[in-house]
Amino acid sequence: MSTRPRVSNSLPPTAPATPALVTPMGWMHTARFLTTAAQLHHLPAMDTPEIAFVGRSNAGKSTCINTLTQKKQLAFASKKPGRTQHINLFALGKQGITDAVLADLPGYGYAAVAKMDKLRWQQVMANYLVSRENLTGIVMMCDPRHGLTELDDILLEVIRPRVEQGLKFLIILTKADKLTRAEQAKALSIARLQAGGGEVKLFSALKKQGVDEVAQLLWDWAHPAQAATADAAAAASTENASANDSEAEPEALDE
Ligand SMILES: Nc1nc2c(ncn2[C@@H]2O[C@H](COP(=O)(O)OP(=O)(O)OP(=O)(O)O)[C@@H](O)[C@H]2O)c(=O)[nH]1
Ligand SMILES: [Mg+2]
Repeated sequence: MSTRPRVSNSLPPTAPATPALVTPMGWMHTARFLTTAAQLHHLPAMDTPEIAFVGRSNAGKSTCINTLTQKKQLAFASKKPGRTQHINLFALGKQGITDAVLADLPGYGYAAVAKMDKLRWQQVMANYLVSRENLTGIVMMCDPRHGLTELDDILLEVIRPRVEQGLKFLIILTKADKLTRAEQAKALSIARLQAGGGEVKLFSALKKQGVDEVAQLLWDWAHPAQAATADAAAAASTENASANDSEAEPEALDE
């Protein structure tokens, strides 16, 4: 019999959030530490949407989570690459009801890690990305000064089949404060090409650039039904506005 803990059993049932009262940023601020695991089978099985932050070591994954959640020390961030060494899960949701999970993953490509540790970790990460059932979206963090590296490309190949099946995917270009506006625009268009039309956003923890946009996107990923309703309402109001516009137009009369 499996001894794997099922966190979903120990939590209250998922209740529909009240969309009118919950803003994506307010939702992000509810983040709290859930658990940490060195190996995949130590992670609790869950049925809430999970969004994983992946990328090279030092790209800014942990800092991004802290910035989005406005909690300076939620995820461990450090100047020294290789700071995050476990899969760390953070729960999101109002009133203690978890409606999504953020996963902070250790970075790859850190030269000082022993070869065996590197291989072991690559295996853990590939298994996580391929087999984590509740994985709903992947945020790939990339320092635009280095661009997408060979290891990023390998990771993209690993997740490609799941993205083709509907897994959400976003590339965040981090540390945008280190680039001029022109460099930002250039980095954005190069990354868009490399992402094959996938979504790419600029982000700076220092300047709080891109924070609202990323929070909104992650909210939409975790609440697809509500996001679709909001989209439909927005489309209907645009349609109404243009119908009203055409009503206001004077009829073209034959002379
Ligand atoms: N200027 C600037 N520095 C940043 C930004 N985001 C992160 N940093 C810095 O980059 C360094 C690495 O950040 P982390 O968040 O620890 O990076 P990580 O991707 O979690 O790294 P690992 O855990 O090793 O995989 C830290 O010194 C951060 O302060 C940013 O937007 N702007
Ligand atoms: Mg980290």
